[in-house]
This record gives sequence, C-alpha cells and structure tokens, in this order.
Amino acid sequence: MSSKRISLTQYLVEQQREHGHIPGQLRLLIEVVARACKRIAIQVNKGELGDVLGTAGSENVQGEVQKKLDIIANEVLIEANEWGGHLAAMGSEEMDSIHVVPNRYPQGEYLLLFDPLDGSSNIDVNVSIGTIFSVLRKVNNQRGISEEDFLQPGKQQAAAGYCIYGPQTTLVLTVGDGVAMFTLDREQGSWVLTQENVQIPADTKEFAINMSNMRHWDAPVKRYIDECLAGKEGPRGKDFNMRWIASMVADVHRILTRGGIFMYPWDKREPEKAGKLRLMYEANPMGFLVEQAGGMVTNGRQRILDLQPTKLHERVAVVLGSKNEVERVTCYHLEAD
Ligand code: AHM
Ligand code: MG
Repeated sequence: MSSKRISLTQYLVEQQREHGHIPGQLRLLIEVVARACKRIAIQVNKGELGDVLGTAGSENVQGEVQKKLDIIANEVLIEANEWGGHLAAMGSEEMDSIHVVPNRYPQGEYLLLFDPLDGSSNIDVNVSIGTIFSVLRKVNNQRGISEEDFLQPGKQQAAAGYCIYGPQTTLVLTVGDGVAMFTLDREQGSWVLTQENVQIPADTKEFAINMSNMRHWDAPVKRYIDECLAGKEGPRGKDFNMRWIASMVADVHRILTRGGIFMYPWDKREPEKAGKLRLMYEANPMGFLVEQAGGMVTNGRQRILDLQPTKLHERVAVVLGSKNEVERVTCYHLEAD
C-alpha cells in the first residue's frame, strides 16, 4: 500500500468513477452506515461510563434477552438511515418486522439489513463485538414494501460489510469487487483505507467452533473436528490450532486477516436443521465478504449465497473460510447423505 491516505469517501468516489458500479444512492448508503458505526463505536468505548452495559429488560423476536447496546445500536442505525432517500426499508435482528421508511421521507432504491450489535454476550466483558450489514436492491417498483421484498438470495446483495469494535475500529466492505478495510482514525474522525484486495489463504491450520456443543453435532462435523484434533499423527498429518471468540465479526475478521475455518453447524438440539446464526443479516453478508476474498461459504451442503430465504429471521448452519477446508467439510456432509 502506498503511504497516501485514502478516505472511505475518496475510495467510494474512485470506485464509482473507475468502475461505475457504485450508484450515488449506494454510496450515500455506505457512508451513512459508516457514520452510524462511528456513533456506535463511541457508545461501545464509553462502556460503564456511558451506562450502556447490561441488559435492557426486554427480548427480541428470537426470544433472546436484549442488551442496552443492542437497542442503542439498532436505534442509531435506523435514525441515521431513514431520512436520506437512499432506502425503502430496513430489517434488523432486533426488530420483529421490517421498518419501512416513513412517508415524510423520499423512498430510495435499496433495502438494508443488519445485526446492530453482533456478539452480544461479549459486550459486558470488553471483548470485540461488531455491526453486520447487508444491502439489497428493491426489486419491485411500487411504493409499497413488505417483508417479501427482502427475501432475495445472498448472491443478489449489492454490498455487505461489518464494523468491528475491537482494539481498533475497522470497517470491512465489499461492493462486489473485492474486500477493502478501513480503520477509524479517532483524532480525525475519518475512515482510512488500510487494506485492499483482502485474500483468504486456501489452506489453514486453525479452526473455530464452539466445542461445548460437540455431543450434539452431526457425524460429518464430528469427523472433521476429530481429524483436526488428531494432529500430526492423524489423517491430516498436521497440528491444528483453535480459536473461538463467540463474536462472529471477530472470528470472521481473523479469517479475513490470516485464514481459518469457522463453523456454527446445525446440531441435534434443533429440529429445523438450521444452526444458530441468521441467514439474512449474518451468514449472507459474511458470506459475500468471504467469497469476495477468495474463501468459501456453505451450510454444510450448499453455497449459502444461493439459498432462497423463506423468512426474515431464518437461521442457517454456517461453514466459512479457507476454501480447501470448507470444501472438505462440505464433502464430508455430502458423503454422509
Ligand atoms: P448475537 O447476534 O445474539 O450476538 O449471536 C450471534 C453470535 C455470533 O457472533 C457468534 O458466532 C455466536 O453467536 C456465538 O455463539 P455461542 O455463544 O453459542 O458460542
Ligand atoms: Mg448476531
């Protein structure tokens, strides 16, 4: 990378000029989301001093207890995005149904989905958390909008990204032309391009899975992890390392940075054959980023970005990261069918 500092705005303007694939409304949308993430980062950093830790005493649609920061982050994203004229509606992990842009504002061409604060269990313990977002085009041309308009396969995303609130605050973005990372310069209050053309190595010796669920796993997942654990002496002939942060943003960020495989598989406690993670605002945006960085993403059997969603809060099993490892896990599943 050259020593010339490029801001997010400049990056987007240049992308628009050179490749023409960022229409004006999409550029505005990304800038607004990035600004909202900056505001969320400020709240996250305040922690106890800002009275933002702990639970809010309410539950979301999935029956999970909401943390104060879940609600704050959700409000920040809605407020920032509803008036700009770039969006028609928004969907969020923290809202039962979609939020349509009120009539007093112009309605835009895009739909935005987000997990406002991912890794909620890590909020109070000062471990990295993040905001995940997915951008779809509004395909029908009428003013009316419903949940159905959101039910598009992940391969139709116009953009996706996340912001990780960690030792650094970093925005990771794809508009379908590779993955770029922007680090927040706190003194300047601006996003600075710090990495372009991110690539995930095809091979890895690092896996991420919640091992406490092992007894509930399906046979192919157990087989894969057993082989990793067998190390040099086992069929893989190499030792594996393990990491599990329990914030998908942080686990995916590590994989984008140095490779690895991340799994949140379906397990036997779930009758619906889905996993814990949500398709539309967790798996799809992360899937788009990982594929754009040369990695692979499946639900154990199929490419996640090909799946036709059936509801806004649908769950899905997730296997993502270094291509050769994801391919192996997927083969184990297909062989077992
Ligand atoms: P959240 O959106 O409610 O925070 O849940 C999603 C998170 C992911 O970030 C992470 O990979 C997973 O849940 C961790 O789950 P577990 O606590 O079962 O290890
Ligand atoms: Mg989440």
